[in-house]
Amino acid sequence: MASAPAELPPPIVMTFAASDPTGGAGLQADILTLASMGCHPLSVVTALTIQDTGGVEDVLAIDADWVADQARALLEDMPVAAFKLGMLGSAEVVSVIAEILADYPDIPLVLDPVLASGRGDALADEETISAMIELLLPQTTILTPNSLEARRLALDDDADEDDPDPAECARRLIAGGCEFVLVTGTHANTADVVNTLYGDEGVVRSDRWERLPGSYHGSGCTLASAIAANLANGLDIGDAVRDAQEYTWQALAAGFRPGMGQYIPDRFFWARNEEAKDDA
Ligand code: PXL
Repeated sequence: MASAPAELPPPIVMTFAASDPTGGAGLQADILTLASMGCHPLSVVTALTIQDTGGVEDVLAIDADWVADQARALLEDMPVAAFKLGMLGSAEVVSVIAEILADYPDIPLVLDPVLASGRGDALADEETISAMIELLLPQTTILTPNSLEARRLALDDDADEDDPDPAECARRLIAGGCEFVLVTGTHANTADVVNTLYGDEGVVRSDRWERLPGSYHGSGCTLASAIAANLANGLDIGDAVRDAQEYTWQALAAGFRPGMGQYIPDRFFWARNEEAKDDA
């Protein structure tokens, strides 16, 4: 017989992202991370990709009305504790998502600005990037760019001559309307990876992590989803960011290479560790 339902249901997090059939990044990464961190994921598909662990072959954006209808149906049925946005596919999709989110101003929003894959495949065109800056940034609780994405978004035009450092990029992005910016240091040429959280008064916290040797697919999606899960679980922003980095580092350290390309983070490293301990 089925057991009675748990008294407290898990917090629900809605992610808008593109399908990555490898399970490394995108929607599948978000679902794995949110579930692993004790949340129930609602998954709104914004685009489909054809890819393997070596690279993205093609992208099909989903019709904006279909994206909106997926989200509205869920939002009329279930209470959502946090939103997470990843690859959005088109400026039209950005626009309908912005309209929906405007109806939920009190729910934390984590925006992972997916501009390109870690392997360099472009995943957002200029129009989509401009729409993200104009329509989504003002509704964002925390933006999670790497240093290259932070620069691209802060300039809003790749041809701009200016070369702002990460702190200046964060300042401009916060002036653009988001509350916090977590600039990740994976692309910096430093021995350790340093991730820095900025708010409207400057640096909130900075965390240093041993740089892992592999090339990972889906690390940014994992980090952003883990922050969303922690916010949905009621952590304040500093603790949410700190704990999400710890979780992501462990998932990467336990990563595996299932094919011929990149490593994939193991979002359920803790379950496998428990099994190993039980067997010992
Ligand atoms: O890691 C960023 C990312 C997000 N979403 C999808 C992707 C990728 C990288 O390849 O394919 C669908």
